[in-house]
Amino acid sequence: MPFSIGYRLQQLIDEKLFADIKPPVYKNNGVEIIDEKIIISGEYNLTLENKNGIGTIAYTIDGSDPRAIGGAISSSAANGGNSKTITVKSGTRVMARIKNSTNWSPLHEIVFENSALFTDLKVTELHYHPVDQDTVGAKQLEFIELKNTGTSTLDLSGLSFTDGIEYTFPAGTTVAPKGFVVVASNPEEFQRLYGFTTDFGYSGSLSNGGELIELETSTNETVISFTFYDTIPWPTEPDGDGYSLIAAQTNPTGDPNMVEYWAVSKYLNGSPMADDEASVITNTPVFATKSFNLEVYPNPTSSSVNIDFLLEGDEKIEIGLYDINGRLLSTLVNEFLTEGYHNQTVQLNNMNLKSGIYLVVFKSRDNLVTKKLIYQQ
Ligand SMILES: [Ca+2]
Ligand SMILES: [Ca+2]
Repeated sequence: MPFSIGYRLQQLIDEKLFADIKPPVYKNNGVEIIDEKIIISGEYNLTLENKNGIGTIAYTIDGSDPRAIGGAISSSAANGGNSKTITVKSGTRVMARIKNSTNWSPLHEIVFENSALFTDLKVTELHYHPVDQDTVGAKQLEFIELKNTGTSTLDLSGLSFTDGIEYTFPAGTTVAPKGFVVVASNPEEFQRLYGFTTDFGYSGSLSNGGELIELETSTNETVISFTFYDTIPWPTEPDGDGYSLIAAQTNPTGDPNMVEYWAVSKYLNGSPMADDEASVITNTPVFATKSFNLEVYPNPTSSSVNIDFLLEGDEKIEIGLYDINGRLLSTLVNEFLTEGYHNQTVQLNNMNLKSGIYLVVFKSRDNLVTKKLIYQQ
């Protein structure tokens, strides 16, 4: 709630903790930077400026606070005077404050990451909710699969899963071009089920309800970061039916945060260490094969919405209104429709919707099309 944060900040200012000193401003070639993360290739010039007219800049590049506990200058901090330009590389985190006698400004933090880092390393399979096998619980049978989609060997040494599950690849871990690496929740049970081994076993488990998964370098640069879900418009079969979530393309290029990146494995228990036959080899996402000329308008809307679509044959069609978290709010259409053009008008203003973003999800037997709809009360 902005009000309470603002109130708390005002309290801190009143207490003179921040003493109204503004943190250093960051610039690159004279242009102010407001982002907290900058993707760079090679070296980058960062200028730190003190705009207060009082005090001096204290900064670090090792990820520690320039203000030591108790209020002294940290031993790892450098003096930036009133203005200082430093050269940074990817992996660097700059933290800076202004110090004016015993008073400090709030912290200003920025991190630099490398755009070219592991761009060919892709997540290609996620078995987050397997089925139980005899006495072995589903949590023992999870795995995540990564693929080197590039043309040169990748060295994964020191890369870590830091969110969702926890695992650091040991020194000497490499993956050949078009090769795979699988990290399992329990390598012994993995071997028993699939008949071959993985050396990599993670701590924690993949949430059955979806969660953020992050793979980072040892300097905390993001390699892969995505959130998966177990509810429509995401495929629901991977949530306990025994079929894993797989990349829709054999060498995916898209964003794993998007549902279009994903499909359902052709195989019960998935396809660890292998391409999946349900993946398509072209660069065309599976869900984009047919659009049905789906139109949702007016958009934004405050009352009713028209949903138009064209069927090339007789088909059973399901259209649902979902919230942004994938929860079904209302089934708008669920019937067998004949070939041709269809128009549905749906009244939204008696559904108790709050203003916000919703999803209109159109499903036929083989396709799924999603449109965002903005509702304004
Ligand atoms: Ca799980
Ligand atoms: Ca696979």
